[in-house]
Amino acid sequence: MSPGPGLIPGMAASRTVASVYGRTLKPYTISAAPCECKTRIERPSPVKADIAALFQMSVEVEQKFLFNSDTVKTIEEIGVCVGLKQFHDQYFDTPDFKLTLRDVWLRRRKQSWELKCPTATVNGTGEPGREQSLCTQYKEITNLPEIYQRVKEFIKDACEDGETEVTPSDEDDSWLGKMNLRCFAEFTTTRRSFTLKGEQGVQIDLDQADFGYHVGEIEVLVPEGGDMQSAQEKIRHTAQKLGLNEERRVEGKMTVYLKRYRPEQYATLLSAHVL
Ligand code: V4E
Repeated sequence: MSPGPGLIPGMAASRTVASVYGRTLKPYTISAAPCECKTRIERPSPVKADIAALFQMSVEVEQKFLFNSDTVKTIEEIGVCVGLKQFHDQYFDTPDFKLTLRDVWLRRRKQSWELKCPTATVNGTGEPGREQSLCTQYKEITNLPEIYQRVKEFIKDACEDGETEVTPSDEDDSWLGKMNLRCFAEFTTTRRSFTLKGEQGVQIDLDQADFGYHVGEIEVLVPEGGDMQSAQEKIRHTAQKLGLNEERRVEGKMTVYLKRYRPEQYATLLSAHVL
């Protein structure tokens, strides 16, 4: 089926979030050339690429938000569009959810592996503050041998009998089967990314998933052990500029995906307070 005029192939013509937390949102569509970016940019945005290159393991602090055409207008006014790209994600876990029950997310994006693991509390007090409940904070690991070692620790008893050591490889997926890892979710996202004039190190992403959900995120990458408070502050400041007044965490793409397509896993993760 061909997409509507001006849309990226694979995207539906428009997405409407009819009502989320009791609010009605206007439809919003991410079109192929909505900002000054002339064509789709395949490489990561400058902010993320530069910072990720500097720190092998970074912590991603982010706040998701729901957006409509007014929010986008504000972002276009106070920000600079730095990328429009499309990527396909595949997420993997054991059949009994050994990774996701620990809030650990193994994914392949554009043939590269990434592992997201939760970190300690944001404010260090153990008491969730308002920002903490709105924000998430995950370690991002992109080195495949390290991902493999961590995953092995998490799922020890799920590995095939007699399988002591496997060598993970980008080209050969057999390590997944040997560790009993199966793909439980896959979808394509179209993302517009912005940086903010006058606010260093903050990226705003507007994501539209091909299963009919769109969500924004304000994101700051911090080197491990870096200043989380400052990242929180930047996110809070940016949220203010966008006029956001979220009072609770907004659902990410995965939460919505699991609810719709993997209800058993969704219910299990919900009961375990992972989602
Ligand atoms: C950490 C996590 C998941 C992995 C995907 O993370 P997310 O940031 O939602 O995806 P995406 O595509 O924006 O990744 P990016 O390009 O920024 O690296 S799936 C579920 N979680 C946990 C989680 C949670 N419990 N609550 C919220 C609001 N988000 C994520």
